[in-house]
Amino acid sequence: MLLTWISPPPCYLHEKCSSFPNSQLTCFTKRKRISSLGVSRINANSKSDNPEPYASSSESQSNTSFLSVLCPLLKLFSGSDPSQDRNNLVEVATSSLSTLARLPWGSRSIYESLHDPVIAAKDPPMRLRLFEFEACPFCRRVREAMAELDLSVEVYPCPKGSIRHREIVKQLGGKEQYPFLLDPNNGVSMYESGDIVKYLFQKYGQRSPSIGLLESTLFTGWVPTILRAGRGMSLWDKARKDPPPKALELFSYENNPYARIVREALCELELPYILHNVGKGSIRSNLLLQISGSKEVPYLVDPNTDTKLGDYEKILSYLFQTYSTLA
Ligand SMILES: N[C@@H](CCC(=O)N[C@@H](CS)C(=O)NCC(=O)O)C(=O)O
Repeated sequence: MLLTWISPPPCYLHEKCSSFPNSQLTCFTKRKRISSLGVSRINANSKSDNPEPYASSSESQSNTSFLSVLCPLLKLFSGSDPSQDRNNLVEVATSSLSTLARLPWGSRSIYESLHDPVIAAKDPPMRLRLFEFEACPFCRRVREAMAELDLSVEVYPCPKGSIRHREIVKQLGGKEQYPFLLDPNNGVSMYESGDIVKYLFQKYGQRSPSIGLLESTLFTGWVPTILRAGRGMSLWDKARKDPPPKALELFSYENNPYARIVREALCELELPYILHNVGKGSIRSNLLLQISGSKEVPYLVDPNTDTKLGDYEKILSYLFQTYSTLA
C-alpha cells in the first residue's frame, strides 16, 4: 500500500492532522505521473518500494539544464548567523536589487485581467503544498507563478541541512529535489519547476505562463540568490527542532523586498507556513486590510502565540527569539 511505504511524520499524512489542525493536509490516495502537461494516474495501491522519480518534459529540462549544473554551487554560499543584528541598509539594498532583477515577475496578480469570475483565481478547495527553499532559483519561479495566480499555499521549507520536510519529499517523490509540489485537489505530485509552473497556470489560470517568467529564470533567477548571499539556504543550527502546533501565516508576494527577508528567516528556521499571496491587484488585498489595517506586506500571523506583526525587522526579531532552541 502506498500509505505503508510513505511513512513521514504522521502529521503530514492524516486528514485534519492534529498538529496542523487548520491545514488541508490529507492522505494522498492517488499519484499521477506528469509528463509536460499530460497526466496519467498511478495506482495508489501499487506495491512499489522504490518509486521512480516523476517524468518531466524535455523542454523544461533543456531550459533549466544550465541552471542545474550551477545549482550544486549553492553549497559555496553559506549565510552568517541569521539571528545576529543586521545592517538594515545592506539588507534592504540587496533585497531591492533582487526585486529589480526579477521585475515584473511575482509582483502582480493576474486576477484583475481574468474577466471570467469563475476562472478568476480563487483558492482551490484544498491548499497546494510546496516543498522548497527560498534561495533556490527553481523554487523562486514557482513562487512567482503562485503570486501571479493569487494562490494561497502551504509552504514546507527544506533548507540545506534540514531533515523534517526533506524526508517527506524523498518518501513521496523518490528523491530530494526542489521544488516539489503536491496538489491534493488533483492527487498530483510533481518535480521540475518548468512543469509545475505550466501545470499551475493551466489548472488555476487557464492560460499559459506569463511571457518571460520561465525563460527569465535562466538569466536573472540567480540574482537574488547571489545578492542575498546564503540567506534562505541553510537550516539555522539553533532552530527549534519541532514545528509549532499551528502553521504561521504570511501575507507576502514573491518579489517584495521586505517579504523576501521574512521568507528567508522562515526557511532558515524550517517553519511551515501558509503563504497568502497578495500581489498588486490581489483578490486578498481587502482581507489583509481587514486583518492588519493596511495593505502592506509582509504581515505575519502566528496563532501559536496570538501574535500579529507587520514590520520586517520586528518579524525577524520575533521569529528568531520565539523559534530558537535558546528561547
Ligand atoms: N530541473 C529542476 C532542477 C531543480 C534543482 O536542481 N533543485 C536544486 C536546488 S536549486 C535541488 O533540489 N538540489 C538538491 C538539494 O538542495 O538537496 C527544476 O527545474 O526544478
